[in-house]
Amino acid sequence: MSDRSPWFYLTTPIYYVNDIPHIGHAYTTVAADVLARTHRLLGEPVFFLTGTDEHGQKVWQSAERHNLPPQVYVDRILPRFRELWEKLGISNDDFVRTTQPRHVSGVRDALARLQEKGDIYEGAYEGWYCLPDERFWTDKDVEEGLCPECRRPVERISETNYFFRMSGYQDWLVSHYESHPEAVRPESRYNEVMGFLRKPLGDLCISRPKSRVPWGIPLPFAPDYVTYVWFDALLNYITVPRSTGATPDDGLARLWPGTHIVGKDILTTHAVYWPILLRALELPPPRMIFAHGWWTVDGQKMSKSRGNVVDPVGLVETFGADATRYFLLREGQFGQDVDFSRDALINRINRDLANDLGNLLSRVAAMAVKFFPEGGIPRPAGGGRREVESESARLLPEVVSRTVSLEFHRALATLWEFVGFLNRTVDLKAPWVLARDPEKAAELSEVLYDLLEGLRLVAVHLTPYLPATADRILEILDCPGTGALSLPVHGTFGQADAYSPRPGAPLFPRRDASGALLSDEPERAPRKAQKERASSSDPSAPASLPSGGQDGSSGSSPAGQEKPSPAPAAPDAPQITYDDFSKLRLATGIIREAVAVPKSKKLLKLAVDIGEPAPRTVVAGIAGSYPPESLVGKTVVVVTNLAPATLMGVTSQGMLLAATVPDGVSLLTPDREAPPGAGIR
Ligand code: ME8
Repeated sequence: MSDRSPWFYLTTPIYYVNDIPHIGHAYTTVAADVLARTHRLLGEPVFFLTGTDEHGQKVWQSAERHNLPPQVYVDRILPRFRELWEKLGISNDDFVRTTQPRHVSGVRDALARLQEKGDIYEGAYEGWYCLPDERFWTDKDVEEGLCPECRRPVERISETNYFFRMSGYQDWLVSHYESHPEAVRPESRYNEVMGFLRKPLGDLCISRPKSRVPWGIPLPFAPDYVTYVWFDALLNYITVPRSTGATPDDGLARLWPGTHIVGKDILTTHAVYWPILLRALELPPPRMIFAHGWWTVDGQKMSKSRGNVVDPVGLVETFGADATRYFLLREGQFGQDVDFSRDALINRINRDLANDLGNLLSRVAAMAVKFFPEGGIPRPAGGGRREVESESARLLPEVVSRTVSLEFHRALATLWEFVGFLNRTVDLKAPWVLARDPEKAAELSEVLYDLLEGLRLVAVHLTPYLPATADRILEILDCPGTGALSLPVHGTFGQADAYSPRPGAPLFPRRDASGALLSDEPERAPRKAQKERASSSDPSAPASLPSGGQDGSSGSSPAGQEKPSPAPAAPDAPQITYDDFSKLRLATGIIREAVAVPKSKKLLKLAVDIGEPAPRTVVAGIAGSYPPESLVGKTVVVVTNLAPATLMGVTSQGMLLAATVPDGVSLLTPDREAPPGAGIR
């Protein structure tokens, strides 16, 4: 069999149905979903499999505790998994249950083949057994009566069983991994597996007497025994492909070898037992096994006894599927352990999703509609490479390459770097200022096209991560939906001929600290929002924020540019780091001259001395609060490193800080004499 099938065959673990799903199950499955969707977007044929592990002692004991026959019990738990995957938008192509006839017959075939080959023998077993892991251990593995894997107590067991000759394949596996270090990832897990393989491998007990564990697939050659649950479960990765072809061999040849995403708890079974089992069946080893880290909760292990198990259904119902998917993959590095906290989730929603992405889309779409009510903002003809285009070419291929190598958090950080760039472009190009000058109509159209096209590219690259959000962005942009997308066709700048966006409700409503929707969110108070927007020169400014820009984190209202009327500071302004803050340069300045800007009711043109050889020109929207002559000699606070912006034909080289007060603005001023240019910290 060729080990280069064109198919990208991807699997998650099949989860035990002895309990309902939790956030760890959601994590692995969402990660696999993002990878599967990305490969589809790249135009590859993808087969994405998940499912449930329904046999074995653990499931049987849970059924006993519920007084139900095991099949009835698993049938009752199963919908909880299926519903969760549906809610989370998981795009699996098949769903395997180990109780399905296709799987049972595949397992029995494999057992019969191995027995015929002489790879299975009957033997007596005496040793330690870990019930929760359903694994046998030898005396040298067990210290202080605890399972070396999960640290729970083991029990002594003595019985006749069937064994798989694993030890004979150890040298082959070591040399396979030596020549394929990429086959187990991340590197730390590869090293772990190589360390494990330095010790001699024992043979694997692959049966349980029916008298002790009655729930499993009977051995074809020994009907009083059932198959060990791990041996049964691992085979799902090939019993399903076998069921997809005209013959089992056709199906297998089409899809195998596969790529497995698992948690670090089941690394050995996947990276040691499984390739050996495949080798014995004369099949190639998996292409790659990626073992990710563990979710803890507020620094603690998740467990029922601690009562801290995070319910993914609750998260999706409260915060939505896309916010949950984003948080799971953005919060930590895939491969390392990650800690869950509700505060961190709410912060991510407010900062990254509502503020950075949601506001950007609302602002750009609102401006496009206001300045081009007829729509049809065309792709600019010719011209040099524009900034949005070159920035998209720099950042977006990296989003894809990081995703394909399972560096999800870095892929998202890079995509958000592009979102941040688009936000800065809105502020710098100030389309609402261009809109006032008929001579700038062409520039306005170009700026808006670039921003809309940038947003389309954000949606395309967001598709694997936040599929519903990507669809909504494309709907607002009036572009074809995600179903029709392909990265090679739609993933580069300049694909759309023209834009006629249709603004919709905000993508992600903001949350208060408890996770509840904020009551002043625009869609909850549409009339207020519309009124405030109507009074704004920047039609896109978010209604609940001060005029400074994206986040409104300051209680002072920047007065250097003509912006919306005063609004209260956002109560849930996102946190910024000291690094963010330290980018800001503030200094005292003394106003030397002040005159009205012709034809403007709000703007004053000021000459402000900030200790430089010549005063700076600052245009401030404070005419309603200060007659020009009252300002001369006044000491004010100036943002000195703001990129220049042209307002009503005058270029402003800074911005004054002012508090919003009921009847206008009140300039900030030091409370004792300060020389011009004094730094502010
Ligand atoms: O082991 N953090 O099933 P299982 C991150 N049936 N991921 C977690 C997690 C956590 N706290 N808890 C669970 C089995 N997971 C076998 C697999 S495959 C042939 C048979 C995820 O229900 C992670 O992917 O115990 C882990 O490997 C898997 O759930 C274990 O699921």
